[in-house]
Formats: sequence, structure tokens, C-alpha cells
Amino acid sequence: SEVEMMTPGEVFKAEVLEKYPPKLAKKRGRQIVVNEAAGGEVPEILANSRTAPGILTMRGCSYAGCKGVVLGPTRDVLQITHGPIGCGFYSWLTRRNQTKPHTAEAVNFMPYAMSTDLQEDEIIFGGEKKLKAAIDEAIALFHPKAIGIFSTCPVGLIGDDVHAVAREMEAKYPDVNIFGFSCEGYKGVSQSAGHHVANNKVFTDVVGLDDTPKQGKFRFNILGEYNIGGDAFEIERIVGKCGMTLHSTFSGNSTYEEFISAHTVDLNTVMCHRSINYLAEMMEKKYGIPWFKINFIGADSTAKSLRKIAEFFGDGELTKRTEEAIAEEMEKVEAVRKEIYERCKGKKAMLFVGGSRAHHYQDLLGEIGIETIAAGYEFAHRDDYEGRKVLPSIVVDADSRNIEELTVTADEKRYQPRISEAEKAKREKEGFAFSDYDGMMKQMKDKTLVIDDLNHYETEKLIEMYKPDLVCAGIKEKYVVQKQGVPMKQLHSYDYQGPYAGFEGAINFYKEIDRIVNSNAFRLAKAPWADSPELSASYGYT
Ligand code: CFM
Ligand code: HCA
Repeated sequence: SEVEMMTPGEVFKAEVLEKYPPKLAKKRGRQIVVNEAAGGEVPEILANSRTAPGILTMRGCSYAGCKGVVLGPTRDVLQITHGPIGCGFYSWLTRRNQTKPHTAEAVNFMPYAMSTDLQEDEIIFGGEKKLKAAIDEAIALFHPKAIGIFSTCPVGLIGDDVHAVAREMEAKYPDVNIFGFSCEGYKGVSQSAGHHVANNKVFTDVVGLDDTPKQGKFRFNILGEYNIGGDAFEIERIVGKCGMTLHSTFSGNSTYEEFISAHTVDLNTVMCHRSINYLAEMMEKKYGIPWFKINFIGADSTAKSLRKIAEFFGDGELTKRTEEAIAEEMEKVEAVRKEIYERCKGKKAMLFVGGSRAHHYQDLLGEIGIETIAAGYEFAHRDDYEGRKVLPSIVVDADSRNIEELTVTADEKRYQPRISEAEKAKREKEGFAFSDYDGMMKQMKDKTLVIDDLNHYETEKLIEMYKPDLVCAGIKEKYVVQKQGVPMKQLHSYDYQGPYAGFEGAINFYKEIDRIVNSNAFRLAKAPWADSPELSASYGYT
């Protein structure tokens, strides 16, 4: 019959869509794709589009993307949430960004949750006065160099002008850089709009204020690494071992000083393209800094990324030192990997996470033989899936405008290109890929499922049909999955473990995944009386 001819992916899709009203079925039909990667050209997927009301989505809001994600790990920019207390409270350290102040005196505001705590009075009469008072208080108590103000939904609804307040308070306190973000939660369709708002403001108000470069050779930035579970610490260790100089990480374990001078480097590398590609593009346009993607998730990807950075600088000594570091680290990784590979090979995983990890972690799982049979992002755009440049269809407002509209005139260019157009073209011809858009679908096998903005109904369906050995997602999925008897690994918070980046991180991850996919606990998750109803009485259930 027709059903017998269908692949499991097609069966899943047909069964799920059948349950939806026709209009929604049509839309979800474009967001659930059975992959065809064999020919090199992957199918189109609908992404970055509004979630239908009533669906239990995995997504978050624009404020989360701006305040929680991009600026969150920044320890010495004092951050004030302008809004009712809930938004500030629920974004208080939940993302597990870590930071290590370089000295005992160095400031670290990250353990604080600062908010204007808007009340009914301000919602009716306006909250700007309270915001100004909060800034006065923050400066008197903490003497910060910089203050970021983050708008929550009601701020946009009542029309408070956080930018006007920032300008006024900056005039009052000329030594403090004060800037506001119009990242009201409802903007756009997900966290992604908030990333864009954050990038644009950091670019216009922070980067470029100080031309002092850090001492050291082979200087570069890492954009899109937020030091979850200490990932950035491990990356700093490796980069240092290779003899490269990491100027600044946006925004894990960095300082305001490193941000304002970040334009003095020779290269930007981009780890999470989704959340920070805008800053890379703008820095290239204004300061002539070339960029390319790297990935420190997975031992092989880490080695590959280090080699690419070394190749960019083209220095014999650097290449030698990098190769030595890789060889030394890989020996330790291999010793652990080999043994674990034997226990994990052939197992099947599903990954539904954010805007880059659902892709990056496929490499790491692959190193211990675990195959990805279904994956998707919460809020990535088509380029992250399809691996080709596609301009976002949704531009929320001036605060999230596209780089194409953000013009930088020739005389605004403060720096010559770090490598000339001709040199860049030559190197590209020789096979060095700048600004390439790899993308998850090209790497995934034919007939695997790629699903954008997965919801809870579809998660349960996937597990029922495929019975995977491992599901990777976030806290909202964790217990839904485990109650179905399937081990679940959080790839946002790492289930409070980590680091998982770099070589040491890969070893941590192999061990952890081995422990959970080979645990008997999940096979016992089913209640004994589910199969033997007569047992229910002995357990006290009648
Ligand atoms: Fe980038 Fe991130 Fe991610 Fe992201 Fe996030 Fe995150 Fe994520 Mo949670 S910046 S897109 S908005 S890699 S917070 S550190 S884990 S959803 S996949
Ligand atoms: C966010 C942050 C989050 C949430 C994690 C989760 C994170 O999107 O606002 O849902 O488990 O990584 O902390 O993605």
C-alpha cells in the first residue's frame, strides 16, 4: 500500500499533519521536512515564522534573546530590566553563564537581578521616572562604567522611551556609558529578534570606543560563545596553548574594556552564527575585519577550527604549535572516545535546541557513534538550516534592521581592511572559505527529519514512533521526555554539568552520554501496572 512505500519520516509527517486544522497543517507542512541531502542541494524549510496560538512551543521571547542571551554573560555592564519583577527574576542566572573576574577587585554584577519592578501606578502614569531613579541608585551604589536598560513587554505598550532616558542620564553622568534596548518580549517571533536588537546596540554604542589593542600575536575575537557551563574557559585554555591571542569573547567571560576595543583585532571567528552574525557583518563593513565560522563543539571540530585560525594567520611557528597542541589533546580524547564508542555506536538521537546547538552537537555525538535521526531549531533562520545565505523575511523595526540597510560610508571606515580585497579573493580561490554558511541539513543524512519550532505534541509523537535512545532539548522538554522512558540531555544548561566545548569538554560529554544512554533507569520508567493491571492494587492504586 501507499503507507508501506512511505519512509518513517513521511509517515510521521502525514500522521501529525492530519490532526491539525487545514491552515495550520499547510504551514507545519513547510516546517517539517524529510531531508534530501544527497545531491548537495537541500530542500527549503519554513523558519523564523510565527508560532500558531495554542501550540505548546519551545520558544522564548525577544527580551530573553537580548538580555538573557547576548548581554547576559557580561559581568561589568550593569544590567537593569525595565519592567515588572517577573522578567528580571526569571532570567536571573538561569542560563548558567559563568565568569571569572581577572582580579579580586574586578566587578561582577552577574549575581544580581536588577529591575525597576514596575507597578500598576507606572503602567498607568509612565515608568520613566522610576527608571531614572533606578539608574541614579545603581550608579551611587555600584559605580559601573556602563549600564544597559532592557525593555520588557509593558514598556513598549505604555510607550516609555528608554533611549531618551539613556541619553538624559548619560548627560548627567558623562563617565558612564548608558544605552537602552528596545527588546520588548513580543517583538518578532522568538528570541531571535532580541539577538538582533542586542547586536545593533552593542555595535553602535559599545564597540569602537577605545583603540587600544591587547598585547600579543595573532589577535582575534570569538563571537557567539557565552560560556555556558564553563565552555569559554576551556576554549581560552586551548587557544592560549596554541599561542593565539583571544582579544574578546562576545559575550562569555569578557569585560567591557575588551568589548570597546574589540575592533582592533585582525579576525572575527563566529561560533553561534544565529545569535551574532549581525555583529560580525557590521564589524567587517565598518572596520574591515574578516570573519568565518568556527565550532568548538566536538574534538574534531575543535581541531579543524584551530587549524583554520592558524591557516588564516599563515605563520609557520603558529601552525607548528597548533599541531602540537592538537596532537597532545587528541591523544587524551581518543583514549576515552574509543572505549565509549563501542558502548554507544548505533544509538539514535534527536536534537531540538535553539539556533546552533542542534547542529553543532551532532558532530560531538557522531564521535561516539550516535546517529542523529531528527533535529531542528527553535528559532534559527533558513540559512542555519539550508547552508545558503537567505535574508530574514521579518524585520521588526529600526532596532533590528538588516545589515544591508545599515550603511557605513567610506570615510566612516576607521580602518583599512585587515586583508585587502585582492588578497581575500586570492585566498578564497585557493579554497579558504570566509563567511561560509554550512547549515545543518547538508550534514544530515537523507530521510532524516528536520523540524522547525517543534512543539510538545510532536515531541511525544516522535518518541512514540521512533523510540530514540536519546533526546537533547531544554528544560520544558526534559520531564515530558523522561516520563516516556527515554534519556534526556539538556543542551542549554547541560543539566548543570559541563563544560562540553573543546577537548576536555568532549571527554566530559562522552562520559556523560555513555552514562545516561546505557543506564537501566529509563527502562524502568514505565509503571509496572501499565502492562500488568492486576498489580495496581499492590501498589495502592485501584
Ligand atoms: Fe546560540 Fe547559545 Fe544556541 Fe542561542 Fe539560546 Fe543558549 Fe541555545 Mo539556550 S546563543 S542559538 S538563544 S548557541 S540560550 S548559549 S542554549 S537556545 S542553541
Ligand atoms: C532562553 C534561554 C535558554 C532556555 C533554556 C531551556 C537557555 O531561550 O531564554 O529552555 O532549557 O539556554 O538558558 O535557551
